[in-house]
Amino acid sequence: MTEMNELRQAMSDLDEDTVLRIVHGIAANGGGGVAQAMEACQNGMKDVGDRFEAGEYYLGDLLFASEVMTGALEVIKPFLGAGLTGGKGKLILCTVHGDIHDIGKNIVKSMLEAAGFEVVDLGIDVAPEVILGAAKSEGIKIVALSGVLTLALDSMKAVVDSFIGAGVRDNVKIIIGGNPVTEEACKVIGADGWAHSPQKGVDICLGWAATSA
Ligand code: B12
Repeated sequence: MTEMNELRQAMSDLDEDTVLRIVHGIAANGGGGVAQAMEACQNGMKDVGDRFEAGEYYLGDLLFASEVMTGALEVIKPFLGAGLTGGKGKLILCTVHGDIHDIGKNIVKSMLEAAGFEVVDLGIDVAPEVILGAAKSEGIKIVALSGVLTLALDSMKAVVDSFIGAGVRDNVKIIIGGNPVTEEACKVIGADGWAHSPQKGVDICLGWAATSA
């Protein structure tokens, strides 16, 4: 088995010791292969989700999986998006109303910060009016929304609608991300961009920051 397959399997099996041993090894070697390690961990989390759906894992297992993933992330975080410079401006990031999943959001946050953005992290289960209020008071030009549950798509639409309702839709670019997001969903929601991969999301935001500078 390759090391990345072993990492995916260990995440899937909730074998914390093996997960940490492998990611610490990557960090000790200067962070080479960190993107592959992230992907392996994420695939392992998908396996955890499948095993939860199949009735093999319970809610407590999902919680433990999130602890293992967060622990792995802490170790590899310094190597994500290394080498980029700051000064790209402020943006809002949060998990939308009704959704409390934040592991993906936190990965995106690390990568946005590494790319030079100042991230105003509003947390999880955030109501549209809170996002709108923060965008107005902080003079925000980019809003990044995360959601993992299917119902998050409705909440994302509610955010876009609240900006339209307040007459300030043109003041911001809105990007949506997370598993249920698709090109089609992006159109229906009325967002300006979407991505599954955090790196693609960062690239989109960098493009927006460059044109609004
Ligand atoms: C860990 C986990 C939990 C933990 C979350 C802990 C935490 N602090 O986040 C806990 C135990 C709390 C939990 C609870 C629930 N969960 Co849950 N959970 C998971 C699990 C196993 C992993 C999610 C995860 O962290 N993945 C790893 C991260 C790194 O990936 P990610 O979130 O997709 O993020 C990546 C990308 O999507 C992207 N991304 C994310 N956001 C953004 C934003 C932008 C702007 C961009 C560009 C990119 C981007 O970048 C990230 C990094 O690559 C998934 C299984 C799965 N297949 O995802 C189920 C899953 C998401 N959960 C599910 C369910 C049903 C629930 C519960 C309803 C269970 C229950 N019966 O109570 C509750 C919901 C609570 C709520 N209201 O939100 C379902 C969702 C089904 C659906 N389609 O709606 C899943 C898919 C499991 C399943 N197969 O049934 N869960």
